[in-house]
Amino acid sequence: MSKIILSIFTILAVFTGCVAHEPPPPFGAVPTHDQIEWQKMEYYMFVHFGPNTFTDVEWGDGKENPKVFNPTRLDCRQWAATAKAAGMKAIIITAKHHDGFCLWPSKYSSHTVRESVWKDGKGDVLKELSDACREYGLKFGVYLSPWDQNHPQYGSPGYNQVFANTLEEVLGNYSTVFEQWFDGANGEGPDGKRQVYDWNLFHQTVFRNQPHAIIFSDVGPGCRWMGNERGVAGETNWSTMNIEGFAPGREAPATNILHEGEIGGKSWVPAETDVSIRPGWFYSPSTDNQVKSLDKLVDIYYTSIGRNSNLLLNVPPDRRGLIHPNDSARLMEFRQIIDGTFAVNLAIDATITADKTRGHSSKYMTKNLIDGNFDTYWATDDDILTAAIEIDFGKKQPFNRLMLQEYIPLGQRVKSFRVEYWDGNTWQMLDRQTTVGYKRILRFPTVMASKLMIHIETSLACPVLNGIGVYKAPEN
Ligand code: OTN
Repeated sequence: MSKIILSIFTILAVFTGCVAHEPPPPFGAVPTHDQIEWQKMEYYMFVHFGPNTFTDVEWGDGKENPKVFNPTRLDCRQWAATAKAAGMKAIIITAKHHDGFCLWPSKYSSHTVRESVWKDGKGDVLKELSDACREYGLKFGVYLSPWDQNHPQYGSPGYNQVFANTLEEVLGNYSTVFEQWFDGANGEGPDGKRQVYDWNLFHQTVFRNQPHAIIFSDVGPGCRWMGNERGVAGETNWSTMNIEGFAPGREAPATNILHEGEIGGKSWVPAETDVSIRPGWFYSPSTDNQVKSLDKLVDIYYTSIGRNSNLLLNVPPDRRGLIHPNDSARLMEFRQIIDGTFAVNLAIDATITADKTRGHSSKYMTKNLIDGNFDTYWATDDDILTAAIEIDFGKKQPFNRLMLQEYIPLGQRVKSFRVEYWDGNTWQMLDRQTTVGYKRILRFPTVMASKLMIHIETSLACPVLNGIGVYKAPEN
């Protein structure tokens, strides 16, 4: 009798699609929780500020008089208000650049704000900025250059502990730090001092003080430099990479590896695209009218956030200690055009179907692609590496943007895909691309069509997507 009952329940379960189908197992290297939350931030402000702001150079030499540092109206709340209004999620500041000047009264240096004339040497930029970020609901991050042209111990083994001590001060005394940024730039000349860095000590110091911080460097381990300062991440961009045996700077992997990541890489080290809104990283009065154009910033949006990378956009405060109105105005124009482009997801009201769905289970249906829930997704069965997803608008519809997202907690899988549109009689090729990752956005001339088809052509494991978006950006 019990066998009959069990058979009936099994038939009912399969019939109603209630068979619990196991989620896809994670594939390859996967992000930590902190790296997932970091990736969702997408867009935040870099602030290069220090003696170079007043001396009009990009790299100070550590011999500058600390008294040159004298912002007349420093207002970190204005920086934070600007970043917030621009749609940014955080601010990362150059707490100590290559000149060794510390924006806080460090006990381990005599080249600090304490030796400056700002606030009679009693000021602390990190205190003011961390407080402002807290007030405006922004995350706070710090850049410390290991290269230090001022400190007398630089170039000796003892310097590593000095640098670790400065990390301890910055990471232990102000606020939660979401990202610790290690610049790999190093201008040590053949006749100059050369420092052998103790990266294990530096990382231990970071994680002891800020266990959830994402460490940026050429080789992460939290996120990586993507190989240029032009704002252009790799069109192919794997968040996986092999970092064992490499170090930031001279010992970093080749630029093309930084740029595209490595398929099947053993570590999850996603790309961060750092670029300045001006020609230089620090403010210069000569560049007040050289703020990047709106079109250029929009291009950078698609070649960074649109290519599975975060965007760290540098906005250098001027000699007053304020963000210049030209920069602020451009940031607001930038936010307005991006918000306008992605305000309406045309896929929401469309009929979305896939030729394959994992276990035919409602847990993995295509409705998950437009439910706005990061943790629901469409997937195929484990042995299915290709699939086609059709978006049927029901009527001809103009569109010129397509956004795809992989559910990165289970790894990065899609290796190539193509997109077609229905011209009323046949399918026409629209685009063919490679990786997707956390987010891939395609930009193309406006198409008028009733249907769109995404063919996942090659995947390293069963594809798992958690987001799809179709948009019509205003013609510029
Ligand atoms: O002159 N540079 O040091 C330089 C020129 C062009 C592009 C980058 C650099 S330095 C480079 O900066 C990166 C962040 O933008 C990373 O920190 C790299 O480690 C560093 O080498």
